[in-house]
Amino acid sequence: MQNIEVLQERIKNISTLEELEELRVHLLGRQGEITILLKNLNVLPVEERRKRGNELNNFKNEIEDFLNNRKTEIEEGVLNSKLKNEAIDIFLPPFSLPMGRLHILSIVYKKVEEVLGSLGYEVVEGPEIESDYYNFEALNMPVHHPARDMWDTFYFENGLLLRTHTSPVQIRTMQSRQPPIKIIAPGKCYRRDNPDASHSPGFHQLEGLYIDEGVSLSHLKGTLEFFARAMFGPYQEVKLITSYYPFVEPGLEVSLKCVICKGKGCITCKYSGWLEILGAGMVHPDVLSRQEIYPDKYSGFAFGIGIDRVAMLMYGIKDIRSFLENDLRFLNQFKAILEET
Ligand code: FA5
Repeated sequence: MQNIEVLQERIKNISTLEELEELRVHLLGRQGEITILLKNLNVLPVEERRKRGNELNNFKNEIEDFLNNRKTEIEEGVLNSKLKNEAIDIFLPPFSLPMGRLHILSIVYKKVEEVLGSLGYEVVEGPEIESDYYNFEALNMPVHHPARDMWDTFYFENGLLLRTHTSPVQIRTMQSRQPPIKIIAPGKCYRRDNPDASHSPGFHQLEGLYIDEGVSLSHLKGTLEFFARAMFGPYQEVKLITSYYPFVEPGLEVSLKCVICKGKGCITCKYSGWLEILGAGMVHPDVLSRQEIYPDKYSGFAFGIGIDRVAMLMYGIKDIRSFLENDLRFLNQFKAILEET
């Protein structure tokens, strides 16, 4: 049996819990050296047995304490090195995971909805696949009405169609609500238009409708001017001219000075210096009375904003087709704007 100092030195030099356990079993296990020495005490005479027994028990206790202390040291060492190696630096920048974000047109929609929402307009929606009744007939365009040519339409075989504008939502709202009505309706529209810098066969509109007692053209003008200033700032030049839509009387067209060429004329504005962003007007009395809203009592205005055109003017985008090409180099340009919002 080694003496206590040698054993203590041996225990100190052990660096793993497995080795330590091995030594414990070797000394203190059922067949361990110290256990056997203790078992053999009974062959000694009583006096010597007591003396030797005390010595051996002290020896055993000391070794046990030593083994336990070393065990604690090793466990702490293992824990500390684990903590060190697995430490989390909370100041490290996070991995940049590829994240989806809103499309620039969605951001523009959001802004327009905020601006008009501040005037009390409520957002409603309507279907993209429409019937002839909602897209044309209820809007004062019976079959064979020449004004239907203003909207070159995609038809399904069953007679349904892809809505050419968001104006059908006007009719759906008149059918489901009573005046006062104050709604906006965002949504996709489709036309068989030849694609060019400012036309796309699939584009985005936002319809507005306000019906109440005493609504007048000056309310419409005020609303459109408020909208243009809120979106483009007080210095943006706005042009309102009369126009024809069968479902309004009078009808208006609103154009903004082209921001791409500053009004000099370019391919985006078709060399006119202006880009038309919306159509509007006072709701035609026949449209109201067909939906049992009596024009003697109520009047209203409506507008249909081209959201793609608004986005083009806000961010100087020369070609409307960029919105639908899904080119990340184009879309990522708006990252900063998206983070702002
Ligand atoms: C209409 O669609 C009417 N429904 C607007 C309206 C509503 C008038 C309520 C009166 C009352 P228009 O066809 O002009 O009108 O289209 C409205 C706006 O949609 C245009 O000013 C333009 O900004 C946008 N727009 C029209 N066609 C396209 C297209 N092919 N590509 C991109 N934007 C388009």
